[in-house]
Amino acid sequence: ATAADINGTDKKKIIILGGDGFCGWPTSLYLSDQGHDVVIVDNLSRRNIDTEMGCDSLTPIQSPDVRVKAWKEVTGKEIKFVNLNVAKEYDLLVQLIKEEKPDSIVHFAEQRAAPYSMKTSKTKRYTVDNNVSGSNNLCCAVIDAEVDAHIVHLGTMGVYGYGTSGGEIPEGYIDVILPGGREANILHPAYPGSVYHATKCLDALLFQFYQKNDQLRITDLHQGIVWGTNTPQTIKDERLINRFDYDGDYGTVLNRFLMQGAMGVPLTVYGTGGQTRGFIHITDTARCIEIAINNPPKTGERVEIFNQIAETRRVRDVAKLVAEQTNVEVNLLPNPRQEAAENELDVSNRKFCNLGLNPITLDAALFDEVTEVVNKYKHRCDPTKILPASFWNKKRAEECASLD
Ligand code: NAD
Ligand code: USQ
Repeated sequence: ATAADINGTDKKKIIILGGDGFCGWPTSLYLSDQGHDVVIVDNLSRRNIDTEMGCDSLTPIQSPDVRVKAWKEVTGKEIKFVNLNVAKEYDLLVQLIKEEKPDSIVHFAEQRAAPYSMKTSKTKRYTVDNNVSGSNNLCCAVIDAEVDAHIVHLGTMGVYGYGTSGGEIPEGYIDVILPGGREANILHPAYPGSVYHATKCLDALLFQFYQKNDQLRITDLHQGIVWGTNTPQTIKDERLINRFDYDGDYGTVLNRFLMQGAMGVPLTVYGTGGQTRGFIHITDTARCIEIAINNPPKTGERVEIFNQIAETRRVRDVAKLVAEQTNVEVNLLPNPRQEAAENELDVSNRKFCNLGLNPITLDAALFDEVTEVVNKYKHRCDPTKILPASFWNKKRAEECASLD
């Protein structure tokens, strides 16, 4: 729907779980800007993990209170902020859904870093507890609140695994012939590459179950790696600036390379850089969420699954692009992760494209936007946080010992 539709009858009440985060904040502003009534729910666990790790967003993000006040001042639009732990404060979650009666609930509220999830048994267990309980609580809460809200969940391309499928990865479901010859269309097999990615596979099973059992309307968005910083909304005022993670645990690959390029330090390519991944720009994340909100599955229809990526790229090719632009060297480091050294990746993203997405692809002009942000705030960078600090297993840790 366009803004014109929304000004007519299409204005929705939307709860954004995890709306203080890197994807959630710009998405909240975008949906508010489009005329929707937005309520952000977040327990600020991401900010607390920064404190625990001695890191901080490269950009000076403001408190939720300052953020929503600044948005009101700049646009006249109201966003409500609620501090609530989706995985632990179940009764409050039910009460909130009953009171707000949302049309849609967007679920970003998970521990999303694969390296952090692999750090220690404590972070593995936290990631499973937080993510799986959060998604389960959300489904139960929608049922208990008796509100027919459409759940839009952020999944990950990583549920499909890398280098295992051969051929194009379809959107969520595959045709198979079961023993005995019966044809079926089932969820794509799950091949997670980290504890974090495993939680998204478990989420997908929970959604399949609650859709079948309780007729919940659910969309799962298997998103690729997000890059970029600001969007047309976060750029309106410095107090609205988006989070920018650059550290070895939370920084994602392209944003890390752009930061390293601007800092003049060698790019940290893990292994041969032969890993191929899906990428999407932060502005398109927000647009995809809007498209998903406007195209809910009908009651009784199975979980809708979209692949939310613009393109696929090999890590070493991404590094080459950044190196050419910034004249820094590419450093091939021992890989801290247990993953295929080289993989092909061919992914369908037809559903979003058919619904009007014209995806932004890797582009030097947009690199400049990130580079400008990094240059402005690079005095805030702690260079000791750049190298990887989480290892998938003992063997990987030993191989990487030389990095210290
Ligand atoms: P983020 O960590 O910046 O944001 C997540 C937010 O959720 C944080 O503000 C955190 O405080 C909040 N949160 C976590 N657990 C919570 C809980 N129990 N209760 C309430 N709030 C809680 O992460 P992001 O990069 O914005 O990612 C958002 C979602 O998108 C995640 O689910 C992630 O798996 C998915 N995703 C992200 C990327 C990416 O590249 N960033 C790519 C694909 C998918
Ligand atoms: N990599 C490097 N150098 C770095 C950082 C990463 O070579 O400095 C490599 C990694 O080994 C990996 C690839 O780049 O092969 C991607 O790593 P990443 O940290 O950018 O992405 P990932 O760990 O997969 O996780 C991110 C988000 C996660 C989301 C996922 C989408 O943190 O929330 O689900 O991207 S996807 O990768 O499509 O599954």
